[in-house]
Amino acid sequence: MKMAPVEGGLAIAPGTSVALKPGGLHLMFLDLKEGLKAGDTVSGSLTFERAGTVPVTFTVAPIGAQAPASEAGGHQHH
Ligand SMILES: [Cu+2]
Repeated sequence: MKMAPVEGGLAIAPGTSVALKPGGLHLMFLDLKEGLKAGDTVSGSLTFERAGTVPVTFTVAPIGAQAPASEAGGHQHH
């Protein structure tokens, strides 16, 4: 399976939502200067045509994770 960038931006039709997740549309970090490890957070921003730029914080999940912990349900004990 080959990945290709979405040209010209990702369209979100009125009244709909678009999910970015493993196995589907996703954000891809390129040219990382250092490795990411689970539990780290990465600051970024998403730019919308109408809504402008919205700051976001990405939480690094382990390889193979299918959803953020907050969506997967349950919790971990340490
Ligand atoms: Cu990709």
